[in-house]
Amino acid sequence: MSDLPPCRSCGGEDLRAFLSLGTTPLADALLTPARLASLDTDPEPTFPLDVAFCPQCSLVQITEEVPPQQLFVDNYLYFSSFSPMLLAHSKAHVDGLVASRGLGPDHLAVELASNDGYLLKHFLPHGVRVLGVDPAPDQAAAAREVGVPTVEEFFGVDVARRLRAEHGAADVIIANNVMAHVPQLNDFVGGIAELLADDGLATVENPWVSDLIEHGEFDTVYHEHYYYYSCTAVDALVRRHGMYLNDVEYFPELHGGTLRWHIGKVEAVTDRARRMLADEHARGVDSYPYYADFAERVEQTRSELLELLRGLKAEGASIAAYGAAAKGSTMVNYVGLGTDVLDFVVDRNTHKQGTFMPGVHLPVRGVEALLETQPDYCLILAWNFTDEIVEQQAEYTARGGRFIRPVPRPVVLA
Ligand code: DWN
Ligand code: ZN
Repeated sequence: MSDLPPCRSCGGEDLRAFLSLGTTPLADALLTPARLASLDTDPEPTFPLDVAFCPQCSLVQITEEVPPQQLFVDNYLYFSSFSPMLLAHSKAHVDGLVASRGLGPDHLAVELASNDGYLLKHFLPHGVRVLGVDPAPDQAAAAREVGVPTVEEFFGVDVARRLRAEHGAADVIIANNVMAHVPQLNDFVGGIAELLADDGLATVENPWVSDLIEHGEFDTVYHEHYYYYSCTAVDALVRRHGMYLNDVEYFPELHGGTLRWHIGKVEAVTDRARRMLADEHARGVDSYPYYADFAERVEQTRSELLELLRGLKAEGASIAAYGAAAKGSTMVNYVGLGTDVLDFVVDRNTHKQGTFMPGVHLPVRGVEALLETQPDYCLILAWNFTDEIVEQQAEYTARGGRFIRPVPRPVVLA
């Protein structure tokens, strides 16, 4: 039995830690100027950021629990609608569901962590009834603005029961990048089972732990992400609640590699799902040795990136960064990239401009600052959008600016 907490999925008591990123601030807790000025008397909260593997059910998870209210409600600035690629991905998903399941006015689609209505709004032209569930008030207000009714709740069994009583069973439940964010995982999945119609479909999207481990994507670890999923772990999790992992889709370009799991109350496991489960077993995703050398590889990336950036600075180069992303916060805090190395960070999300990155307090500016100051290099913290960003900033590179991508290994892009 380890001295770590029990597994949040199966309750197993022999979690095995394999990565420690130190004690870090909350990745999404960007600081306003007023908050920055208050740090002497009210320092930023920091928490241990350690990752462990459960040998019982294969779930990879962090070992610290930060109160969700502190993570997702107080000044949560993530708005989904700042990424064209993500928006296109979401619309394609809705169109696919409407077509494949013949959704219309008699059907109810629910999204958990519906943010600003970026996805559910695409059901509206088809007459499908929609309901968003998201605790963040600003995002919920933005959703209502586009015609998506939204309840400001943290989802679980009790909320599911109330929603089913008020709206009926859900024909479709969509949960994109939220099942990694819930401390009471069994209550969350139990809520899906409670709300989902007997012939309904729940689709859950999250980054794939194999891409994290095999592509060195350590910066996708932050307190907002309690879990890092494999098909193996999801299969065990949903079966515990009388549901089945029936199908799996893979999107290698999304968030560094994302899986979409198709979950239902009727067992109908596709060959594709069986192949994914077999592939994970062949990789060793369901055993500790697969994770054992990850920390060493992360440390190597850290030292290579520091050496690269410090070398450029020593040559008199100026360096900025792109993307005040949560992963960016883990990157700059774990590697130690403060204003001695990076001049500022740019971001298209207007809610983030004028704030400061957690921990290192890098100023966040509008994207136009890249051309205004033309730094010699720009470190892409939101590397999951590298192609989109490089294409968007063609003028910056045409003027001689060069992008640096930090993972899987630090590289100066041509
Ligand atoms: O689970 C989550 C992952 C999947 O997405 C959420 N917890 C939050 C989010 O994580 P993140 O903050 O690392 O997200 P992004 O979406 O990778 O962050 C991208 C950042 O870059 C955003 O702040 C928006 C910005 N951006 C930009 O400035 N210009 C994004 C694009 C595409 C751009 O062109
Ligand atoms: Zn477990």
